[in-house]
Amino acid sequence: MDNKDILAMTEALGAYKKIGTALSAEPYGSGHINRTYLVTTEDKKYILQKINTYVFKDPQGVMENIKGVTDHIRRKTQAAGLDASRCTMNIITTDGGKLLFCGKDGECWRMYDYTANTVAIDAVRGVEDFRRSAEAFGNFQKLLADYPAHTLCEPIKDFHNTPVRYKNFIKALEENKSGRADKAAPEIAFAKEREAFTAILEEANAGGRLPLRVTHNDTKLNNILFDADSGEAVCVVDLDTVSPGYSVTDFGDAIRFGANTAAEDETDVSKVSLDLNLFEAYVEGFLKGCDGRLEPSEVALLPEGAMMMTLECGMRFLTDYLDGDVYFHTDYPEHNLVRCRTQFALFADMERKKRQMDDIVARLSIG
Ligand code: GN1
Ligand code: MG
Repeated sequence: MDNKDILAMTEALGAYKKIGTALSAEPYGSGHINRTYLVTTEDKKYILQKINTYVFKDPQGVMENIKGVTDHIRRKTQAAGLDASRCTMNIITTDGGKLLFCGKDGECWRMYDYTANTVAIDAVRGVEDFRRSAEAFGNFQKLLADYPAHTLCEPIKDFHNTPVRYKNFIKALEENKSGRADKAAPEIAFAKEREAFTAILEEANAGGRLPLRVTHNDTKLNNILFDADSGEAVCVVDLDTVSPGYSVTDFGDAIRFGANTAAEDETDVSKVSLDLNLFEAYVEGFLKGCDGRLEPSEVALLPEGAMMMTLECGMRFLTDYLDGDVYFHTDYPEHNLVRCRTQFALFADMERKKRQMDDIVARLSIG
């Protein structure tokens, strides 16, 4: 953290005097978008986040979405007679009762309770972790199945509209703001060859085979908190992108991130592949969590959802590389290109394993 960050954070903490004196505030987590800090007071811990307003143009709208969704999840969990204290995120309002604090420099901040005795993980420790995370995201679908979707704002327009993402990639290529297009020639060719594929979910939606639902839209494994002792999935976090979307993209983004045998930014692409055992565990957990809420036509499209999210995410990293790294936080100049390569390598492996993915889904959806 540089001095400017520390000053801004101190100003933000001043809006939350009710939590008491902050003894420390440390950078926390591994998100690519917002800046997250763990704040410790004498008796509790809190999560303080600076919202990336380049990405989220309407932070107030984002917070209203999160308030609505978390209240709904808490109510439904309570009504089911379950322990609701750790089932979702709990917003701490400012001393003035606001969902957000916006500082002098225009930066916006928010605070949550820290969910004690939990961990977020960037890679599965075993199949069971993955099955549990799948069930938690499936359950998230189930809990929000009766949420009035029209009351949600769309935090990022066309977030998982892959044909629009493809157009943005072509625009970035034509503009080549970073001057780095030459360095990404194989990746550019890879994306262009798959243009037709980008439309298949939108076509399924238009054809009535893929309904719009309330979805999370960023179902990375590290957006689940696990109990540090029991290993149970406790709570779904990072709700910034909740909006109407497709169940299969929630499923798919989780596969993209968690069922890859390598990290999202592995530099050795030969380590990248789709782990079919993890894929199978996720299908099983997700269907269990959704508890019959999905149509058969949606279930059949789960493999396409996984492929779409992988291709789309690779295209997004490539677009940002061409734009000069303005969207995702990067740790070194080629970081976005490295991330794009892992996604495209994973997509290519999914193309090879498509039949096996279909067989697994067909087998588990009957059972
Ligand atoms: C971002 O914030 P984080 O790291 O959970 C991104 C996702 C990408 C992901 C790639 C708002 O998620 O869409 O899939 O990085 N979030 C946003 O790792 O763009
Ligand atoms: Mg996150």
